[in-house]
Amino acid sequence: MNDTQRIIEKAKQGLRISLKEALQLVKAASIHDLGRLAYQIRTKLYADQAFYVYNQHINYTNICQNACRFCAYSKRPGQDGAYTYSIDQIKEAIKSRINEPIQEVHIVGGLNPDLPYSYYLELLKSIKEIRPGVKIKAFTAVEIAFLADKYDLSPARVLQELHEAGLDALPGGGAEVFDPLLRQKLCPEKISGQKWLNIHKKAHNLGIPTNCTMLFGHIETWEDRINHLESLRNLQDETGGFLCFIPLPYQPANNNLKAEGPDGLDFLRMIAISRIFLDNIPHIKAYWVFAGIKAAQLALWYGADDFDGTIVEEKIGHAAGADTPRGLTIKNLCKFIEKAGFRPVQRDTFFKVRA
Ligand code: V47
Ligand code: SF4
Repeated sequence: MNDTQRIIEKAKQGLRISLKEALQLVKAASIHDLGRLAYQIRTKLYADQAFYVYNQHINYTNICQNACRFCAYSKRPGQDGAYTYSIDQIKEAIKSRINEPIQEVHIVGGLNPDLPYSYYLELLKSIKEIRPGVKIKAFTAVEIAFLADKYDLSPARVLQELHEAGLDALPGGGAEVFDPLLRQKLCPEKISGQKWLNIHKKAHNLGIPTNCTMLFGHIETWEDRINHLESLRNLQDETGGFLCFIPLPYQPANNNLKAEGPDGLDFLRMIAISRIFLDNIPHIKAYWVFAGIKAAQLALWYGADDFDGTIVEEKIGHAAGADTPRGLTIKNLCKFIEKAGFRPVQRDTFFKVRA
């Protein structure tokens, strides 16, 4: 038995593999061996189920004081195409879909220096007034840190106040790649990886579960990727607060980073190693909006168990060239999962299955 086969056997037995072993595995194993192992792990956990959520995305502003090089979405105040939704516009967007059984509202936006703190609280409260049963997954750790800095509050206090106003969970955005040198090149103004992790830790300690992500397929190496996964796995050992990991394939259009984005095999390898290495994070999401529907269907065979949701209407990936639909009907979403050979199971933000 060679080294790679020994690592495969170890993971198959449910034993944790090290950073070094993960690197060896992802570089040396064939896509078939890697995929088979990841598939066995996801199937042991969830059989033929593939989860999805009936959700609505709201990107409340694209005005941002940062200028991450990979971002095609953000605008400077006053720049052509800059927008901010008023609370009334957001209420209208929620009301316009009141007849649909939406379970989750996903809210993220830029770091807009002109929005008062009360805007964020009001936004959450108004959505809960209109749809009391909905779960709100809102504001990345980057937005939480921005509010804490701007209003001279601790991140824990911001999280607590937003929680009281209706925040149920944090999305996983803003993690990018944690390596400090890489971050200098990708998003020099963004909070450090350590700060991102600290804010998620605080959220977990307050009983707010969160997701986590990694932006991949640009200028990072496999070493950077596995280091990033290890930081997530370490925090999860401490808190258990992560629900889901989402590897975000870089979308290359309309931004300042000169990189291509991952190809199909790189995407599948990334999904598979995530499932194998992150033995303590329950779910791995194949985010169809960035991956493409066909690659997301395949990812279900390579370790992913979640397909995200109906979305309507995503702006961040589409600004960077994603050529997927802006949303899917439940019927089509379920059709894609079934055609891939899996059983669609509707869940809420906390991955509680709908009866
Ligand atoms: O933080 C920005 C990324 C993220 C590009 O938690 C890009 O369930 C690819 O985090 N190419 C926002 N990615 C999206 C996000 C997310 C999406 C869906 C579900 C969840 C969840 C979270 O998008 C940003 C950034 O990392 N991003 N530009 C780009 N050109
Ligand atoms: Fe701003 Fe987020 Fe875009 Fe960075 S990725 S420029 S923080 S909106």
